[in-house]
Amino acid sequence: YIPKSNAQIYEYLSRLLTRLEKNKRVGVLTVGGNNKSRSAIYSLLTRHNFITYQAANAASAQKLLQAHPHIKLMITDQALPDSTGVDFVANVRKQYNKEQLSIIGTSDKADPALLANFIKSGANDYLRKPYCHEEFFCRVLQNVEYVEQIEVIKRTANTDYLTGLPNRRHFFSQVSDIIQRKPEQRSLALLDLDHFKNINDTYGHDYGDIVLKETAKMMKKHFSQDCVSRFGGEEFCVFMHDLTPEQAFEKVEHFRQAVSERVFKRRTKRIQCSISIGLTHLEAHTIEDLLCVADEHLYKAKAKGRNCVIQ
Ligand code: GH3
Ligand code: MG
Ligand code: MG
Ligand code: MG
Repeated sequence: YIPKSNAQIYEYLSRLLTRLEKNKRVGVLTVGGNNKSRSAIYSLLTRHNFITYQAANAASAQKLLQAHPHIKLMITDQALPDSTGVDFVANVRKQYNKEQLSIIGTSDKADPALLANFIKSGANDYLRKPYCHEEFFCRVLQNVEYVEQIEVIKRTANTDYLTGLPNRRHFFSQVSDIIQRKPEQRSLALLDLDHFKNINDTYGHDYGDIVLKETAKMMKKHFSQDCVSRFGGEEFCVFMHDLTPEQAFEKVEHFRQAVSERVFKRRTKRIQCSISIGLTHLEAHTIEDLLCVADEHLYKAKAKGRNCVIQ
């Protein structure tokens, strides 16, 4: 690709600069038994700002992968002192899938089966030596961007668009993991804004959105040690796994108070709002069981007149 007009050159350069800036956060590991060809790759990568690592064999490469989770791409030669590149890739793939790590196999062998073997063992791509620099950077970038795009898709799929909080799906998977690992102490609170429909009806939907966003911001801060989520509509959920029931109650009670004292401002409007909270500390086995009880308690909090915590 050769940019022709000034506008094209400008666009090309600005894309390149953005990429070079991004590369400062991307780890790339190059693995190979041949010091000279490994160093050549290493210096090309450094030239493009990548956080660059190198390993002379499969064993030390494994250690680097473990120690540096920001490594998004590994380039491995077929010739390694303690393994073949193909076997090494197959091993790495047992621990790191394509969503976490891109892999490019390299070799100077003219064996046509080698490319296929690399791909079959889990490599994303193959680079035959000698290569021209342009091809090298094209393949490196394409494979780094592949992992980055999956990260963006995952983040989007896990995040509530309006508030930026983890959504229900993400919350379920996060909390289920914690419950399995640490089955002891757990409290779950369901929070529901009171008479929220009135806020929408009186001030408009966009104002309602602001109250939701501000409440979410307060939650992130107040429950920074816990798992929070926008569950849907004007409902939020918090899972606390390191607190006694008394501490958990204190914490949600403080939050209830903070929301009821908060004045949400926009233009000339000043609005106050409250939340009702259903809390449970059940020794339940699943998140569904916890939710079921918290929901009953929330219902009671509403019936009791709202702006209160029931446990
Ligand atoms: P209660 O105290 O019993 O919870 O009353 P409520 O009015 O809060 O409950 P209800 O379930 O009747 O109404 C919830 C309202 O939340 C209705 C819906 O329009 C509003 N809502 C849900 N999602 C959003 C949103 O993303 N933005 C805005 N502005 N409103 C939303
Ligand atoms: Mg509701
Ligand atoms: Mg409701
Ligand atoms: Mg409500």
